Amino acid sequence: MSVYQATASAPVNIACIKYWGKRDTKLILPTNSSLSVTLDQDHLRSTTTSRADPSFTKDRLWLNGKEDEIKDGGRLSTCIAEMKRMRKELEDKNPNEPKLSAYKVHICSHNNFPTAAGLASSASGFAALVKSLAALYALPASPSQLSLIARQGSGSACRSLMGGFVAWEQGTSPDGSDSLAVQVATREHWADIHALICVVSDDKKGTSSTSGMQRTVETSPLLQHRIHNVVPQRMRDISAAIQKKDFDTFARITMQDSNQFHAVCLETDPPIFYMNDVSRAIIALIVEYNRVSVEAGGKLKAAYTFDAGPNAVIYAPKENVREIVNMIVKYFPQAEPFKDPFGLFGTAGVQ
Ligand code: 2P0
Repeated sequence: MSVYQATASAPVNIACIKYWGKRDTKLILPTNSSLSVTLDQDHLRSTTTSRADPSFTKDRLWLNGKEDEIKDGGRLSTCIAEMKRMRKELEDKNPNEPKLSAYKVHICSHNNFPTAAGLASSASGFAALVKSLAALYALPASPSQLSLIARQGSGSACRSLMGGFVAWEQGTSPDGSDSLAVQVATREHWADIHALICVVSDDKKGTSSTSGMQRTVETSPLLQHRIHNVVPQRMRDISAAIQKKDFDTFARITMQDSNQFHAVCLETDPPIFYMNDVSRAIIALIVEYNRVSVEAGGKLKAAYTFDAGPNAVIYAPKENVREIVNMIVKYFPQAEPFKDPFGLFGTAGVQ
C-alpha cells in the first residue's frame, strides 16, 4: 500500500517595509506592498508534515502536538481547499495520478521556537503548510504561485515561501491573482547582513494583527498618507539599496518604516501600543550607536525594527554584530547571553 506523505519547512520573515492593513479581508489583499528578510532555515522555522489517506474521515491539524480545529470557511480550510483544487487540476490532466485530492489530510506542524515568544509563527506556519501540501500533491507550482495560497492563510506568510529579500506586491486585481511574493535578492547576494532578535517579552500580544490592522484602516488618516505617498517610494528605494548592498539606505528606510508603522498604531482609535519602555530604550541605544559613528565620519551601523509586539530585531553588517551584542548585554544586564551571536540569526533575551 502506498503512503502519501511529505514534510517541508519554512522560516520566519521580518519585515523592513511593514504590511499593515487589508483592502479585502477574505482574500487577504493588503493596502500596501511590503518587503522582508527571510531568516535562515536553521534558526526560527516551522516544519510541517502532511499525509493523505483514504482511511481518514476528516481533515485534521496538530500544532506543536495539540490538535487545532479546522473551522469551515476559515483560513486553514481555505488553504487546504485551494491546494486540493490544484491537485485535482493535475489529476484531471494526468489520469494515471492517484486521486489524492479526494482523500482527507492530516497535518502536523512544529515550531522550533516558542510560539509565545511573540515572533511571527503564523508566517512560517502557513508557508510550511502550503509547501508540505505542494510536495504531497507533487504540484509543479513556483514559490510565487504558492505564495498566493499562503497569503490567504496569513498575509505575511506569502513572504516566507522564498529565502533572502522578498517583496509582497500588493497587486491591483480584485481577485488577488497578482498579490504575490517575489524574491528581490537571494540571501547569498548580501550574506553580510545579520539579524539579532532581542526577546523583550514573551507575553502574548494584547491586540492581534488581524483586528489591529483593520481598526487602523478604519480610523487612521496617517495610514492613508502612508499607503499613497510613502510606501511606494520606499519599496523602490529599499529594493535599489538591496541590489547595491547599500546598508546606510537600507537601515534608514527600515527604521523609518518601523517608526511609521508604530505611529499609525498610535493614531488608531483606540490606540494600539506594541512597543514598551525596553523597546524604546533599544531604539535610543541604536540611535546613539549610529550617531557616534556618523559624527566620526562613518556610516549607520545598525537598524532596529519592531513588529506587532515589543521584541526588537536589529539588522547589522556582520562586522558590527559582536559590538552590538556586547552593548545590549551591557545596557540590559539581565539579558541572557545570545545563543548564537555569530550564527546568522542569534537570539537574545532582553528583559
Ligand atoms: C509585517 N506584520 O509586515 C507586519 C508588521 C506585523 C507588523 O504581517 O491578518 O499576522 O494574518 O494577514 O500576517 C502581521 O500580520 O496578519 C504582520 P494577517 P499577519 O510582517
